[in-house]
Amino acid sequence: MSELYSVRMRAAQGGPHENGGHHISGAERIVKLEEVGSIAQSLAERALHHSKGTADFINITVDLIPSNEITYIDCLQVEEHRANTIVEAHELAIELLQGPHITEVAIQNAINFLKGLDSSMRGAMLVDATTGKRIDEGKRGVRVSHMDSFDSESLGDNDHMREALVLASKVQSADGIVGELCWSDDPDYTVGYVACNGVYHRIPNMKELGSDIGGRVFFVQSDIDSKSVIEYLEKTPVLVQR
Ligand code: WAQ
Ligand code: MG
Repeated sequence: MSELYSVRMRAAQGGPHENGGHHISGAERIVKLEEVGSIAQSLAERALHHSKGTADFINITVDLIPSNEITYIDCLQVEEHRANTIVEAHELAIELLQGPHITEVAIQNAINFLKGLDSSMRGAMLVDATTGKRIDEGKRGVRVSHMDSFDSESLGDNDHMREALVLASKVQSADGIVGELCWSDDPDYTVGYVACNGVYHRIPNMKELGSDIGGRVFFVQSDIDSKSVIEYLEKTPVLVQR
């Protein structure tokens, strides 16, 4: 099999992220050598035509992944739900997530943490699934990276959903993570999801149309070694298969 490369893009407005630039877009793929050029180009195009604004800083990083370092995981099952209002959507999210591993308090806190953000974070919050306390440090959050789908195109032409399903599948495959709550920071995208027990539950109307604040919460068991979970989420190359 030919070698695989990780291709990652991050884009901001007002300078690089590390100098205080406002995050516009980020995306990544794992592709064969001969696809690296065209994928890098399409990621750059995306950063330049984004509903959050035009990027003035785009960073594209490419690196080789030795094929013996790749972990293969299964894709989550997808279930579609209905909700007519934000209140209904959040009630449904609570109903779907709560169970033996996640308390109602933890979910309610997570929703309040996301609703309380005054700007979007780059990564996800970690919340204790029992106590509902936030356990990650700093403002950046945990940034899941180095993942793609084995047959990306077959996951459909909705970029938001395809990328979210890949990310959520990696997140749920981590030892000690028992659920996820997400809605987008793209002003025109109000569909969100919760993931737990092997299922990706798509829920409409998770946030106000026009809001550029979104986020993610990963629910973790109290006794996890958060360092190794974060290492897996940020660094281990994962390909999702169906
Ligand atoms: N790792 C951790 N957190 C991330 C990452 C990442 N790689 N990328 C984004 N986030 C966080 C960050 O706080 C963003 O503000 C927030 O999630 C939303 O990111 O099936 O598009 O990329 O149609 O705007 C859900 C799809 C789409 C529902 C979610 O998220 C469907 C989406 P966005
Ligand atoms: Mg976004």
